Amino acid sequence: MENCGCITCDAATKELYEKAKNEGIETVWDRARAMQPQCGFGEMGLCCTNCGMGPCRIVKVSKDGPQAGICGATEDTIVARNFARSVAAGAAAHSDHGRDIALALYHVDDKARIKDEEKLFKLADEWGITVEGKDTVQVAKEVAEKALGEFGKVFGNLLFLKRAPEKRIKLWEETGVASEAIDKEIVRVLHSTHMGCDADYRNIIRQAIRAAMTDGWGGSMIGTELSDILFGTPMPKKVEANLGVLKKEYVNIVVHGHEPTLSEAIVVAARDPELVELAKKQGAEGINVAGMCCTGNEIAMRHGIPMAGNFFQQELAIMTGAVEAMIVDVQCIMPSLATITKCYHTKLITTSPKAKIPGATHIEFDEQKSFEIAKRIVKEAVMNFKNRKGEVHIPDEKSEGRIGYSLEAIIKTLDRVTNTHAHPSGTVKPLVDAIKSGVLRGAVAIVGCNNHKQPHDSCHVTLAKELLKRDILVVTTGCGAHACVKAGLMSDDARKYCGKGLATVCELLDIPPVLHMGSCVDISRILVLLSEVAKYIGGDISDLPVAAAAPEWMSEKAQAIGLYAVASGVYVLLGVAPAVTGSENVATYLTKDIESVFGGRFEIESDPVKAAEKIAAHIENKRKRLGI
Ligand code: CUV
Ligand code: SF4
Repeated sequence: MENCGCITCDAATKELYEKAKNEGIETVWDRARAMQPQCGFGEMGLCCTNCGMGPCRIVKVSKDGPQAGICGATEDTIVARNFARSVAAGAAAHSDHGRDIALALYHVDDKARIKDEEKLFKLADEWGITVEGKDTVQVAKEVAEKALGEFGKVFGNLLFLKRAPEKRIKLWEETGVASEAIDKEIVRVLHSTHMGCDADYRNIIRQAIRAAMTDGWGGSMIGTELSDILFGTPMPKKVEANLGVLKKEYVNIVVHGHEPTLSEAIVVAARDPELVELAKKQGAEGINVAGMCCTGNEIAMRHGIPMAGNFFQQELAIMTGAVEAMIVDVQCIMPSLATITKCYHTKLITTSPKAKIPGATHIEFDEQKSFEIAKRIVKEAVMNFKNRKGEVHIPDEKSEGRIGYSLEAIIKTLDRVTNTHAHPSGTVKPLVDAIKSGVLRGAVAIVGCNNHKQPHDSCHVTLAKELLKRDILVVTTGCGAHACVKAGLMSDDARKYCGKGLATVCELLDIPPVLHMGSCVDISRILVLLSEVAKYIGGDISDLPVAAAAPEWMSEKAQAIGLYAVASGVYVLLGVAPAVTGSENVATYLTKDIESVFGGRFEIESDPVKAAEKIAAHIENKRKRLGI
């Protein structure tokens, strides 16, 4: 797959996009085209609607137009405020997801429902919860309560900040970004960006960072850790990916969205013998569950459930005519699905009180009755099988890969080498050794969404390949992970894209060169990995020869992620410019000056080949400074 200049580099996507065109069905690409030209004020972040005197916009092209809002807010203030609000919304989404997982853990009343007891007790220990004389369910309740406290506690900083290297913690305290309770920091962004409040762009960004930190080192980390405790910590396993995982003769259920609570229950319900029997009575051979977007990542990582596709494939999945039900919870669900399902038999089922869509069937999910509700939803899908209309069109395209690289899985994998050299196991030593010796030059996280401003998947894949050939290990999450597995980059065969050093490491450790670390909230796994490596070398995250890239990002969550990564000391390359270009001060601060404060910064580069060059230069620079 090359960067061909067309809408996508994914063959299945191309095929169904053509089908959509022939059938006159509107997709994200058509709506993007109809939207051109997009509003220049919005694009630059120069439109303010924060009060009833507005909307106000700053005119950059001529000095004759307004140079300040009606209240006198400058371009710096307006741009910074808009950016901060986006970050807060992103952090809110991830954190509220984390809260729901914590609530699910809180309500567990049966030990059998806790899949990683070891991790539960480890976290209890980390948080100073005494476990002696308590049973597992009791400990789970107390851990969940502590986690829920992180959202609204009256005093004190986020507990997980302590997982960072000491130097980093000190830096956060000195620069005033060591976050307190999650909800508090997000509310503070909304307050301080209210009309007539904070006008100092640097201070607005400082508060935005505090909110972003409650995502990566707060809600997301809670989401990841507690999901592992509840549903199991991912371990390497094989998976199939792309729309070709749908099966013509089966009842196809696509779960789409983010929270694993619902999808886990659906996976279990779909295996219920009664429902499988019912499916057979309807003329199907069985029930096939596949995942999309981050929900897809969650259940693929834990159960090897096939990955149907990423953000830009959600509409196309329905156009196969083979999907009996698309079940969604929260985030990244296009409202257009309701329109498209009208042309097919597919039932769109919403399940969260936070995300209803006109035209969809709403069956509210309730964690306490999860199995019952999941069975009801699966039954809806089964009974819909006979309603298929017209021809079923499933692209042949699917690929295979190995996924499931949680931090625990990575350490276990590294132990294979440690043990043979009689070194202490359970550390990142082999990884550090490989980087120090130069066999590996460094590591890069490729994360984030799809965006019509970039060819679909093409930037993820091209960037990954460009890095692999430079002996840079790639880890990935979110829709970037879908792109990479579809392109075959998580198979052993992908070693052919690697430089000699990386290929050797992959062979020795028996790993693919691109490691799937999970969903977007699982970027918290990467933060912990970076912290472990930094602590091991006695330094800080900003010392490491690493970087992050979101070549096709679109969501507010991605902006929050980018900002907490920068504040954690990481160089973050964005393939799409955020709406900050209207203020030279804000743009310069985020792409240059911020580095002298946090050791990380943003870089904007839409071309994935040039992006790889810039990242590689950054990595070599860090190596030089480390003297390796
Ligand atoms: Ni949370 S946030 S499009 S599904 S990665 Fe995918 Fe991932 Fe972006 Fe959404
Ligand atoms: Fe205009 Fe100021 Fe109100 Fe924004 S806050 S809409 S710039 S008057």
